[in-house]
Parts: sequence; structure tokens; C-alpha cells
Amino acid sequence: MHARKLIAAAAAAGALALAALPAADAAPKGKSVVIRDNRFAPTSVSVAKGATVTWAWRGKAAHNVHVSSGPARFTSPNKVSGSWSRRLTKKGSYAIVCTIHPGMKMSLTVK
Ligand SMILES: [Cu+2]
Repeated sequence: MHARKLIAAAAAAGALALAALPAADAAPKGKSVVIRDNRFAPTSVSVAKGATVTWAWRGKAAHNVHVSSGPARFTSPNKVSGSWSRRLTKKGSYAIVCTIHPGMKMSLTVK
């Protein structure tokens, strides 16, 4: 009886340890970038492959998010409010600009 209780306790502890591990397919932690008039904040972001980056518009003028060079190209709509997200599935360095204000730049690294 005593041995059986010990085995049950050990099995329960093992199940708890497994439950504490993150799922193998859990998405890497995402990051957020705020878009103001006229800058991205922060101007440099690094995420793991598979993570999602969300841009949130907080200014008064229209802005967009455009990859000018990088392993994948994408362009957001021109927006003045709300947010837009992109999941990054290709590793590398992305140079991002607002095409309306070419002085607005940021870099994104996907590792
Ligand atoms: Cu802009």
C-alpha cells in the first residue's frame, strides 16, 4: 500500500512537470511597435522566427509599414489608427520604412 502511494505520487509529480513545459508548437513571443508622427518606436526590434510583430498607429497623420529590403517583402495599408500584424517566418534583417515619410525608418531582425 505504501509503495503504491509513492508510485502514484511520483506519477502525479511527473505529470505536473510535463504540464509545466511549453507546448512544442507554442509561438515565440511577439513584439509591438508604436507608430507616431513621424517615427517608429522602438526603431529596432528583434524577434524569434515565427513570432508576430504588431504595429499600432498612435499619431494623427497616415503612415504605413513597408519592407524596403529583407528576406520577405510586405506593406501594410496606409492607416491613421488601429493596428496591423505580421508573422515573421523568414530569418534575416529587414529594413522598414514608411513610404509616405521616407525619413521614418526602423529595423527588424528575425533570428
Ligand atoms: Cu509615415
